[in-house]
Order: sequence, then C-alpha cells, then structure tokens
Amino acid sequence: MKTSLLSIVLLGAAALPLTAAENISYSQLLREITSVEQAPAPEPSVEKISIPGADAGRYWVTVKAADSRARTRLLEAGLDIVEIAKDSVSGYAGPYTMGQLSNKSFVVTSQVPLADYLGKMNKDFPSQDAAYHNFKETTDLLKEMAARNSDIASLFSIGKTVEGRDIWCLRINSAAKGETPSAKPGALYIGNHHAREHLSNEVPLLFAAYLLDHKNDADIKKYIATLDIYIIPMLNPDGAEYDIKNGSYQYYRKNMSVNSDKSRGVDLNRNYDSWWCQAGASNYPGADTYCGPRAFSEPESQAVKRFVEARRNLKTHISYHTYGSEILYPWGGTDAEISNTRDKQVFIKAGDEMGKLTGYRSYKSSEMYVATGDSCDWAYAAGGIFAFTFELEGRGFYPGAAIITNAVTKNIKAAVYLLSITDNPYKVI
Ligand code: 0X9
Ligand code: ZN
Repeated sequence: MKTSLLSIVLLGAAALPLTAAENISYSQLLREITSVEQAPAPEPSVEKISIPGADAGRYWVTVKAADSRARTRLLEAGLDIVEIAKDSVSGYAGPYTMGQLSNKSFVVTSQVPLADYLGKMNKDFPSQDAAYHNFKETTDLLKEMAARNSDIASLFSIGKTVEGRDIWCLRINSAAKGETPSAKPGALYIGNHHAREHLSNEVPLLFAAYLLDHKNDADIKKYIATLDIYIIPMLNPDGAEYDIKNGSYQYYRKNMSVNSDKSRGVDLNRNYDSWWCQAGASNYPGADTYCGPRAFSEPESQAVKRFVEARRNLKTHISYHTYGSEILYPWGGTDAEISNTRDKQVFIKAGDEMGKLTGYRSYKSSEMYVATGDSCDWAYAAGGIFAFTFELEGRGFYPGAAIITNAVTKNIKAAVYLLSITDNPYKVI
C-alpha cells in the first residue's frame, strides 16, 4: 500500500484551483516516484509470503524445453513459465502440474518447494515499492487527471470485475468525451492483464499523465486533436489487489473468478476468442494458465471485447505485461505467419522502431511460445488492430520501485511512436 506518492500528488493538487489549465504534472509524478525510490529502506522485516496453496505442493521447477514447441506443451500442463533459458524453462507448478510433469515425458531438472525458493530470493518488499499505484491510488489519479483536463480528457468505466471493481478508461480526445463515438483513428493501451505485473499498470498510467502534461507540445497537441486515445491501466484490479494483500506479494497471475472446483482465477490472457484453449493453455481450473470455461467467460475480457467491438476506429494497441524486455506481435496462438503480408511488414517495422526506443527485442509472439486465447491475437483478428504485447523490463515480477522511472521514460517514447503511426500504420512500410 502506497500512501506517500499519491497523497503528495493529491495534496499538492488540492491546493491548486481546479481549472482546465492545471495539470497533474507528469514531471512531478516522476519526481515523487524518484523520491520514494530513494527513501531509506524500512526496518528489515521478515517477509511473510503467503502463496495460495504454497503449503499444498507448489514448487519452483526447472524443466528441459529446447524450443517454443516444448514450452507450449509445458503451458498446457499448467506450468506458469516465468523464465526461459536456451534449453529449459523455470516457473511455478501446483500439485496438478507436478502430476502432469511426472506422468508425461518431461524432464524436471530441479524442483524447490515454493516457500523455500521464495525465502531464498533477494527481492524487494512491498514497503519499498510504495511508488507503485494500487487500485484506489490509480483510480484517484485517473479521476484527478480527467477533472483537471476536462477539455481533452474524460474517464469512464468499461465494466466491472468479478469482485465489482470498475475497469477505468481514460480517454484523451479534443472533441469526443466519454463513450461518444469518434471517427478519428484510435489507439488503445491496456495494462495489468496479469495480477502480479504491477509495472504494467505504471507505464500506461504515467503515459496518461505525460500526455496531459505535454498537451501543448506541438506533436502531442496534434495527436490529441487528430486521434482517439484510450488508456486502461488496470484491467485486472481484483488480481492486482489480491497480489498485494497483507503487504506481502502473492505471486498471483489470474483474475479472481471462483472456478467450478472452487479454485480461484482464470488467466485473462488465455480467455480471448483466438483459438481459445488450444495450444499453450490449460483447461484445468487450478492451473495458472487456465483458459476459463469458455472464451470470454470473464467480465474483464468481456469488457475489452465490448469496448473494442464498439470502436471500429481503433488502429493500434499495446497490451503491457512483464517481464522480458520484449515486443511481441501476432500470431501468438499459432506458428503460422499472419497472411496479410503488408500487415506483417507493418508489425515488423513498427515493432523494430519501438524496439529501438526501448532497447527491447521485437519478434513474433509464437517464437516465445505458442499460447492461444491471447488478447493481441484477438484484437488483430477481430479488428485488424496493430496489437503489440510489451513484456516490460526487469528481472522478476517485483523489480522494485527504482525501475519505474527508466521503464516509464523509454516506454513513453514507444507509446508516442505508436500514436505517430495511428493515423495510418501503413505509412511505416
Ligand atoms: O503468457 C503470456 O500471457 C505472456 N507472458 S507473461 O509472462 N506476461 O504471462 C506472453 C503473451 C505472448 N503471447 C503468446 N506467446 N501467445
Ligand atoms: Zn503477463
């Protein structure tokens, strides 16, 4: 739970008159984040990690896997792949997946009870990560941004989560507000499909602050006047909140649905209707890669579906995840190449350009592993949207607050680049 950053920002903001001319300052936000980053470490504490089922046979495992095909089979066995090496992968496995790994022809080279593994990890603690924004802080900040920039910004909920939280969308458009349609080319940025990937909320949230703070810069002004920009920083607030409950990280990936077997959660990035629940997904509810009972079974993915289908003007999209310093483009659900060669060239060229701006490697999603039900595959297939998955930087899901400024700064460059081609993505080829 962070108190310092937002309260400083909002207390500071409250002292100002609420006029359209006043902005939540992006640079102020970054300064505050930096000051939180540099704050002295709190009292050393014994980390209390409570993993769902940690006592019931969850392991950190390393399994031989020489290529993307082998990695896909492991996803299907329910393995929550976290690290990919040349000949192996490592990740989390619960009792079901441990059974699959022993029954099938997998070679497990190491398995460490999760509690032991986490106990040995040198990672940051939530109190040191105060600069990250939880759901309330994100909500307050988005409301403040919209209120202070009512000439160009509006905020609305695209739907409710399993637990009834709003999925907020900040829209930046000089003419249309709220859910009013627009014919201008649209760009969509979504963070936090996966609960524990908190940096994927910060990047789009701070990108929104940046755009509003720079609304009078010539290039940004032009994009705001000519484009329809949507930013949904927190698609899975239930999961994100669960992941930080009790002030300790839960290593939680999915949403908070209660499954038929009473296990929790569907993997939202396996729940879209793109070869749903085929390769790289598990139909076992307890698995971290569980695809759900049917495509779009989840209110969060349904909300994205409704949102995208109602906005045929959308041309470009980034879905933020962590981690890996990668930019991925379709297909992710099949080894096949996309059939439209011009589109493929756009993906390659735009991906490379954003790769230069971030230092990330851009390549076809399925080369990482084939995984079906992926949001970006669906967005491209359903709407012809140039949809990129960004695996942001950092080693681990909890890279600490010190990573935010750099990650945000370089990713704003890539996000602005995407705006620059949204009027006509084909101009890049
Ligand atoms: O597996 C995922 O959903 C993404 N990785 S993460 O570590 N953030 O969970 C990658 C999605 C890329 N898409 C495909 N390879 N289909
Ligand atoms: Zn993810």
